[in-house]
Amino acid sequence: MQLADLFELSLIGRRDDIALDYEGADGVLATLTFGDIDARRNRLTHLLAHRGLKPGDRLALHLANRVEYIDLLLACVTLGVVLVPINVLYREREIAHIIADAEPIAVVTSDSASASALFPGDVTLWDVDELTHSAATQPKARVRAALDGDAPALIVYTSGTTGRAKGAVLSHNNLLTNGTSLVTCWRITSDDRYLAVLPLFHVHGLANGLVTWLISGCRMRLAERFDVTRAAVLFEEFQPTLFFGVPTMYVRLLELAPDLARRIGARMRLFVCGSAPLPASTLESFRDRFGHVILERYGMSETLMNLSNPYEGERRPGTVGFPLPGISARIVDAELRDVSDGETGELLVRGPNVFRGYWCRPEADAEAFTKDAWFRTGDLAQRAHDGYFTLCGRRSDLIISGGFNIYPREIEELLLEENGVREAVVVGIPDTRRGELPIAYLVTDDALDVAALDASCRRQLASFKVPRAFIRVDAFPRTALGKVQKHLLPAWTPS
Ligand code: MLC
Repeated sequence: MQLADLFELSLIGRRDDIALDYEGADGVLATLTFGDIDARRNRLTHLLAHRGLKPGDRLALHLANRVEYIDLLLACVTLGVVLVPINVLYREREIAHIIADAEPIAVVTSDSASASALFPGDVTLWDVDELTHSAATQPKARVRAALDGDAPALIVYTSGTTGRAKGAVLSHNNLLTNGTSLVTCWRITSDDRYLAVLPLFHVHGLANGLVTWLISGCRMRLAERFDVTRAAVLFEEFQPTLFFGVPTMYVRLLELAPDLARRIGARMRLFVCGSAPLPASTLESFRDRFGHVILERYGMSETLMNLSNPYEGERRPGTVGFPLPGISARIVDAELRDVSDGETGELLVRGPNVFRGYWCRPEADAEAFTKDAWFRTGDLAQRAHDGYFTLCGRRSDLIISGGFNIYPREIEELLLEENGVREAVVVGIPDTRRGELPIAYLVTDDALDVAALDASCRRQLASFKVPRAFIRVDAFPRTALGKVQKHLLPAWTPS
């Protein structure tokens, strides 16, 4: 089966039902039925085929949340074209790498982005409005490419431990498995109303949000992004029953007045959280305010969702529940031997949700998978005697800020290009709102020019990766083997 088949199944009997509420370019609220979505998808599919796109070709998207994201996802999966979402917060350097690596036929973008010279000169840019305009005159008859479920559907770039982002290749089967599992396990039905505030350029918003919406046939309100004041209005106006968010969003929602929180909670069916650890204290405050126990789950770009707290039964604070259907999870020691319940080790997963490998990176694949094809998540975990999994940290030094992943190595390599910087180490410090924030320690020849370092990082990195502080030290504390002991660096607290 392919993703388009599942969408078409969900169209049966509900072509005239409202599928989507969104703000158009003019800021006016608009709606589309499932039949409209199908017609828009078909027209765009004809246009992309007419422009020569074939199965296996890549098409990159550099777009904020807007209705055309949905059209493009559906047209690409229908044609077998591989969608490459790009984080709109990325700067030239990050974008140039993705484009050089994925070699897309074109990048679909909006006027403002193409005007800002974010893209390398030799890349073909397609303006999203022009594309929509041209698609409108295409036939609305359905097209179907013969695709195997193993065909790639998405290449999602995740920052790499090597400093350069790697493209995780996700197949139709990965997306189908993930979507059908979540619909079943979280009891999502066509009666739900899903408030979509997550960015569509990451798997949380795309593979969990969009795909479960399409499969379940529920109604979705698409917001451009999350902002707590705006979210409060959307909760009141749209009256959703379903919400997916990162911990930062739940921390922000706790700022809402208690009576508003209670009103929102009374209409909601399910709040789900993921992409970063949800502090137990946030879960508890949220339960008191909104009257809901947030359902925490665990996934990755490479595997989509692996583990989830139960819909029915105890949603245990601080844990990520059990493996989802068809997924096996093990915890192993450094020699890849299983550890006993209650002991900490690396979490390995296997199942139809797990990607087939990184785009053109056999050496990264060799590190990511064991010889018997278990995916090494790099996360440390424990399994309790009753089967609940708890994450206890990371094998790698990944920082997660506001649900966005940051690999220190990428920032360190950039800082080392600065004049007079001899050594650089980036670490995460706790932050109540964003979970963690990156800060940089530097060994330099001269006094630090913090403003220049900050400006250089802002020019070259997405804003969430820019260190919040640059701290000069004479030397790094190191082990006998020369490894930097990050925990021994002088403490820094925001002033
Ligand atoms: C933030 N910004 C955005 C944006 N989110 N711009 C465009 N689209 C978005 N969706 C920009 C802001 O304009 C600002 O830019 C800067 O980022 C910081 O924004 P902020 O509002 O001050 O930040 P904050 O209040 O902390 O809220 C950020 C947030 C955002 C929670 C809304 O972090 C967010 O949407 N996070 C979701 C990340 C996510 O989807 N992760 C899933 C990865 S998949 P400037 O220029 O003014 O600084 C994965 C697998 C799994 O991990 O298991 O899910």
